[in-house]
Amino acid sequence: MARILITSALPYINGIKHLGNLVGSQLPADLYARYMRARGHEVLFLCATDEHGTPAELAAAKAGEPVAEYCARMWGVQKDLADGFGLSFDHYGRSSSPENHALTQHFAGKLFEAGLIDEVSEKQVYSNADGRFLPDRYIEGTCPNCGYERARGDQCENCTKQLDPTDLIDPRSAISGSTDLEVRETKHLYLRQSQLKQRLSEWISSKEPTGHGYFDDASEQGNETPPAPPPLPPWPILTTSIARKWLNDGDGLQDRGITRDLDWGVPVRRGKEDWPGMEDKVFYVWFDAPIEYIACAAEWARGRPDSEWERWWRTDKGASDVRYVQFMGKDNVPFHTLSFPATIIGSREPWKLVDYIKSFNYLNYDGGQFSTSQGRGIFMDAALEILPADYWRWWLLSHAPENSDSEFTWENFQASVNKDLADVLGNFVSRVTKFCLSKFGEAVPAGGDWGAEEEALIARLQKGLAAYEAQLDAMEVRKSATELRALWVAGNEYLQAAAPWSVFKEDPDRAAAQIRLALNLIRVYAVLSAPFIPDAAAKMLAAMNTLDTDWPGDMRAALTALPAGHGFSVPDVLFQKITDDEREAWQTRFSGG
Ligand code: B3M
Ligand code: ZN
Repeated sequence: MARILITSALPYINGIKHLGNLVGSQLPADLYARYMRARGHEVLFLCATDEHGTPAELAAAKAGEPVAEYCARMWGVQKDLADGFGLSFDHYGRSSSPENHALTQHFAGKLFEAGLIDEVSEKQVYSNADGRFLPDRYIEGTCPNCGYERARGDQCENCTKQLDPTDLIDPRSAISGSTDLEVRETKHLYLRQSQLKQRLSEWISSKEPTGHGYFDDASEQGNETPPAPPPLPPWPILTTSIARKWLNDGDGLQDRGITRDLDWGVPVRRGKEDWPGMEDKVFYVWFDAPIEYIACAAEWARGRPDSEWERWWRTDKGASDVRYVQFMGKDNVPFHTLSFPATIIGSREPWKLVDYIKSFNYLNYDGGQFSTSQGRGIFMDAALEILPADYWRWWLLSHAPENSDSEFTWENFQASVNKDLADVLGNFVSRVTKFCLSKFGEAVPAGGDWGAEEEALIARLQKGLAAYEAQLDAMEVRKSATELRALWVAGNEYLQAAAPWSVFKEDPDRAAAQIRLALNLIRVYAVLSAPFIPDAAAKMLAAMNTLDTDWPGDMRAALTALPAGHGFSVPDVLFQKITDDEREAWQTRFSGG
């Protein structure tokens, strides 16, 4: 049994996420976590809210709440929505946790000892109108790299370039809009990431298609049962190209300020000691947020021995045979390929480095972008108000923006739900169970033998299963969905050709053998589909009256798990079709403005 550590990018605390955020990290991470658990591996799947920095302070101010209260409340809101979408985190933490305070300060201490932190007297933008410094998102202006006019002080959303507030052209305060700004001197800490350029470059090389390091350690390919998952493929081009771009342009690895003039955050200390001159400052949110990946494991193990979480994170305490996979949107890639690894490597301590970074492009909404400020697009709360999670999970995962940006349209969503979920999967389940009930009763029927048609189906399913597994192992999200749908289609085509409803009149035993196979196939579909549509899968298993969720190895064996005489029940309709009226009403409701 392998151990798989999975993290999804940590959603900012400031407000409810839209479906584009969901499909760019948490949802595909959940797919992978569910799949790896189903294959018998030990999984630790972590996520947390990212609570510090200017986004949190600005949102709290807007909500008229103290920032600590705002964050506590929004953590609850986001946690409930994650549960609603079936995101199976082992722990949903908070970057404001005591564990993260301690670990962030610990890392700063280690980096300081390693000579990688400089105290720099630097120029910061001060707003006379607001009476304060304006770090990061407190300031907006034009991107010096691409000309985008609403770039923030920390990063340009348009071209993903990491920025410093003083880089912006025509800067203005995001609090008051004031342009009465001046530059003042203040002392800050800088992480000397540039010192680590060589190390990081070699590490990224090892993950590229031509690299030699992308196979897991041989130790991981032992002969455990179940066998370890196949070796990881090279990293997605999207990940390595962004990493390379920032490495080679040089400016992705410029020494970076890791402290800020804010009240809310992790106070600047080195280990447990005060840091002279840094009393009123906190660490920069992008310094402490990735450390929460580690702290989150410590939160998960709260009240238990440290060894429980350290075996996932410390290579000197067992984590060298952990496979660690991160999921994130493309705008987060520079921080995960360069900044966070710089923190880990620079600490000179044996922390686990990520083995695979799965990154995503953007999901657009009906001809434009999702927009939080304009309320354009579908947000997680509204999505669950109108349809169950599985409908969204299926569409989002089967249209994940992997190789390019993708687009949500209501027409496509309606077609995909009605066809894939209702017509193909739902209809199979309903036809088979209802037919059996009417002709044989509510138990798997006895009699008859499998013939050539059944043998052909089994061969097709066995091959399809291998293809499905290969795509899931490679984290090819869309292709996995395609292979799963192909398995559903194979069952439908068999049923259509076998036509037990006609066969029954002449040869009821033969029809019984067909239906026995089809009922068993419902159980197999439930197991295979659960990573995508867990609620429907649970309903299918409940209807089949079984707790047997074993991943099928040998299809023939799997298709005899429910023996003749095994009772079942006809489930309620698994998926309701979306009507044209509903589609039009939702289209209007979510158009924004
Ligand atoms: N909160 C950015 C985002 O949600 C950020 C990710 C942190 S991962 C350590 O896009
Ligand atoms: Zn830009």
